[in-house]
Amino acid sequence: VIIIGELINSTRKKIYSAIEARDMNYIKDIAKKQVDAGANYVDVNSGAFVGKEPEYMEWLIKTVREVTDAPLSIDSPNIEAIEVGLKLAGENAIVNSITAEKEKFGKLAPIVKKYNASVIALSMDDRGMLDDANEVLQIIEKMIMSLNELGIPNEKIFIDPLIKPISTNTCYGLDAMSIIEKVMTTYRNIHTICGLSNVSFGLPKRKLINQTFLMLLMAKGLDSAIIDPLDNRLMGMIATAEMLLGKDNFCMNYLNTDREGKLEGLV
Ligand code: THG
Repeated sequence: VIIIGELINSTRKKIYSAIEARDMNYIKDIAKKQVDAGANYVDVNSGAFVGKEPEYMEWLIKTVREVTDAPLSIDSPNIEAIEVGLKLAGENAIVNSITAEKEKFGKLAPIVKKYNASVIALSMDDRGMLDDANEVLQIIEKMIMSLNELGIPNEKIFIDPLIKPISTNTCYGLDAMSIIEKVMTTYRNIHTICGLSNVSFGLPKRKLINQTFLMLLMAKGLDSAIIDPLDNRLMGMIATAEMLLGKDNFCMNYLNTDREGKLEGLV
């Protein structure tokens, strides 16, 4: 699984305060810890600073770059902040995220192409988030075709079905599973990705729900996730599931993970 470390997000209180106080050490520490724990990308989000997003995005990326060259996930609803991020991030960045909203797609897709970046495509359009799984699949198809037309290949596209709270409709787990299965079996070389925390909104023992849900989605082919890589149990479960799904030759990664002591305390 391609892991995007989600912790440097300004909607989190501690990160918000650290950015406000220009506390470089706190941000650097979290960046390094996520990469050391196995994150393939470090997500950077300054979205809580409305009006100042591009400025804080620049500070965040320069700060993270003092400790790691890992690829970055430029997480912002603001196109200007994304472009500032892409200029600074260097190679292999991923834009988090584009949608099928007409104005946004028209402006942002060419920027993704210009910087040769990858992109997370959220399954929503000008109508907002959709409830019907078939309508979601239609939006996904439209976005993939439009991105391909601009010269962005499937290898650089990460489809995000936008996970909804299972507490509001008990169909939402199965819907996400079938959307992921359909996308992974229909489009060659495409990626699917999701954040987990929405699924457990409003329920107790949220981590248990998030962990279990990721396993179900992996069984349908999900190959990327926006998660907290410092969650040892979740990381151990991912390594175990990859092995059980036949993606770990000779169980080598599982055995190495155990040898490094990373599965201690999980059983
Ligand atoms: N898809 C895409 N991008 C995303 C999401 C997604 N970005 C944002 C989010 N979902 C994933 N990122 C986070 C980052 C931090 C937290 C949750 C999701 C987090 N939340 C605390 C909690 O749940 O307890 C509360 C906040 C706090 O710490 O103050 O840490 O789905 N493409």
